[in-house]
Amino acid sequence: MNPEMGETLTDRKALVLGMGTTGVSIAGWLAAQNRSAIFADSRATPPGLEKVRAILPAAALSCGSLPDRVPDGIDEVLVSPGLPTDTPVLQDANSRGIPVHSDIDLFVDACNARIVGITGSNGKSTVTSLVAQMLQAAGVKAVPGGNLGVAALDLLAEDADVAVLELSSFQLAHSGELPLHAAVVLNVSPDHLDQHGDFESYAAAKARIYAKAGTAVVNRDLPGPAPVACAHEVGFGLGIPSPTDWGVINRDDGQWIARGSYAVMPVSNLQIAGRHNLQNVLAAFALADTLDVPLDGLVVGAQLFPGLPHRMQVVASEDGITWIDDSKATNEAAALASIESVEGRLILIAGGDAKGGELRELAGKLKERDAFVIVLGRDAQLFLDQLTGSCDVHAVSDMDAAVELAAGVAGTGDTVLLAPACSSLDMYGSFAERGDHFAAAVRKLQ
Ligand code: UMA
Ligand code: ADP
Repeated sequence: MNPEMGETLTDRKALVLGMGTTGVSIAGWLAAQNRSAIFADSRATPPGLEKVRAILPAAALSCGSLPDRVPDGIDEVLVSPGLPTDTPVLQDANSRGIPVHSDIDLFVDACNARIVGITGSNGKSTVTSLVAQMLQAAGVKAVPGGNLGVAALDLLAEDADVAVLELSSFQLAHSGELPLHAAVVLNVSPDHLDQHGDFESYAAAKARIYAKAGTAVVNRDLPGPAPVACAHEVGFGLGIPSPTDWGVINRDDGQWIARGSYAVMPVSNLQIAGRHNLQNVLAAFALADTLDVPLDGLVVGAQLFPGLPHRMQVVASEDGITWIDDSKATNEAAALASIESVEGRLILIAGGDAKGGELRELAGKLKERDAFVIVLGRDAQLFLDQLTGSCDVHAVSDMDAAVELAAGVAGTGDTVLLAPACSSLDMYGSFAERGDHFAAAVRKLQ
């Protein structure tokens, strides 16, 4: 990525694809280096348009379509994660040997801090936030970012000791081999198949995170991708750990999180609940522990972590009915994990854009449960087709109707769970908006 001998940074002209959060962060990075660039976005009014214009007033900005080929005079293409790898202009760059880099490539090149990378189909945001909180509690200046929301390049201004990066499959697919201090693939289950084409390409994109990692943290409970040529491997899982792994041991006083045979903290001291969150905590310990910080501090950080909004958050508990917002369950595996965390009769609100998912496992799981399912959104019919015969399933037009129907059928001891197994984008601007709408509809009942 370094400029070739004799060339100055200012001589290199970049084509930046995308003017969203990432494009804006790339604009800032280019401006700091006095680099010239042109920007393109297929959207008519990309959300970062005005910011890019303000940061780089001289840059040519093109909206509404992307060029099919890289314009002459461009030395490097910088790509936002939302664009598929088979976008024609990227294929053109590849065929002509023009380097294509992600914002993550630029970040790892420019960052002096140690970098922890976290990917997986589910649990990324939780583990990213948790690792940062645990390290902070242990006295380390750690900053979380990446897919979590703050673009990686914007973390450069923080001058941190450790950058904790959530990395999506899209970011990894566009990135080279990343020299991360430690990396994890938390789990891999079908998601984003509409963009990656098939499960194999999606899983391969995730596995790229290990390519140059100092320590590969691996999930012993799942048949995940094997780390490649990695210096060091540490495992985590819900079983009894091997001497260097993280796991769970049973003692007379209950279950404890353990590193090898060393009991680190009681599971009951965690605020976040569910089997999947215990896996997340174990992964976070395994990652944070690679930074050689006091374990006591990490324990304090883990105990204080309240979880993130829209992930298994109890929004109301009235008349013996518990209402839970897990709007971030945007794929089937996430919804299954949250369903497994709930005991007793379940009223599930699901649906939205299934992103090419098939929902077969969900049907199997709900068949075993006392469940009443309310579906909405673009793929409501898919849910009806898959779930009819497995459980009681009803389609409604919107969230207010879903909550009303749930209130009508729920009784003492029941849980109403919003775990859509789908993206929200067919009906909402984000999963957060969907969760907020759910909570507001529940409040209206009181
Ligand atoms: N898009 C176009 N045309 C373009 C460029 C983008 O149609 O020319 C579309 C994309 O298909 C996408 C949307 O616009 O649907 C946003 O794309 P983008 O690459 O500009 O995205 P950013 O605004 O830069 O935000 C991205 C991440 N979004 C995606 O990867 C879709 C953000 O993660 C991330 O916080 C941000 O970079 C900073 O790193 C969000 C997300 O939804 C939370 N991520 C997906 C997920 O978690 O499931 C992967
Ligand atoms: P991501 O950033 O990967 O989407 P989050 O931490 O935001 O992950 O969690 C999203 C949802 O995924 C949660 O609401 C929960 O339903 C589910 N989930 C979280 N952690 C796990 C895990 N380790 N395994 C399976 N599902 C999980």
